[in-house]
Amino acid sequence: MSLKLCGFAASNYYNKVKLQLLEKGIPFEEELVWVGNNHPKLMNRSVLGKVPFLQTPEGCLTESMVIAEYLEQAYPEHSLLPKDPMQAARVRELIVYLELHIELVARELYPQAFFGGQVSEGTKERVRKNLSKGVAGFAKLAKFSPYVAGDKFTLADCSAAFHLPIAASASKLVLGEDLLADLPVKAYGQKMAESPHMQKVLADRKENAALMTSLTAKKA
Ligand SMILES: N[C@@H](CCC(=O)N[C@@H](CS)C(=O)NCC(=O)O)C(=O)O
Repeated sequence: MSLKLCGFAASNYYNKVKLQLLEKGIPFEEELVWVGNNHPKLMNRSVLGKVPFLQTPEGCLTESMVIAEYLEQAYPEHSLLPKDPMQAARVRELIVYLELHIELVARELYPQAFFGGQVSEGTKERVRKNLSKGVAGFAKLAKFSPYVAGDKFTLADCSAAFHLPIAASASKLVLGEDLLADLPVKAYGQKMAESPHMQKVLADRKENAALMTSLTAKKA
């Protein structure tokens, strides 16, 4: 079965799926698809114009969590979810906290943190309040021993490896304070970077971010 991961390698959500594919040893190709345009290459395959999407012989799938679950079911070998239903639910719980209560909250800061924009004082206050709450909740659930759900690498690590560092730096850059400081984000990042798959994802991310910067400079 041939799979194509579509999107761009600077995206967190793209990278969580890419790390999962690499960790599971599933063969796949990549197709560079940018967002923020109405190109049929994007809009005909992702109804909201978001990436990543996964092209499969049976059609395109959107939403990283949906893609992740599909890959776990369709490719059960080298599972990244525990067999025990409760333990698997614990892994999914961590992913939902990371995405809803950390990434989506911190994301409001990204225009100022990474794209030269400005966010209002009201937004900063709202993010400060909600991110502190989300991080405190996540801290009670996460194990970091050394992986986020315990002693084994799971699907939750595919999310945490990308969502935690970016939320921490956005918070530092815009709020002047790292609201994730109580989590071992740096040590965890170092542990994750020991994996050759993670190294590949990070190298591709760097290359794609440089490409984005050069394209933006050309447009200006
Ligand atoms: N909930 C989506 C979020 C994906 C997402 O927001 N991707 C960003 C790139 S990092 C995007 O496509 N942004 C363009 C847009 O929202 O129009 C998922 O988990 O796949």
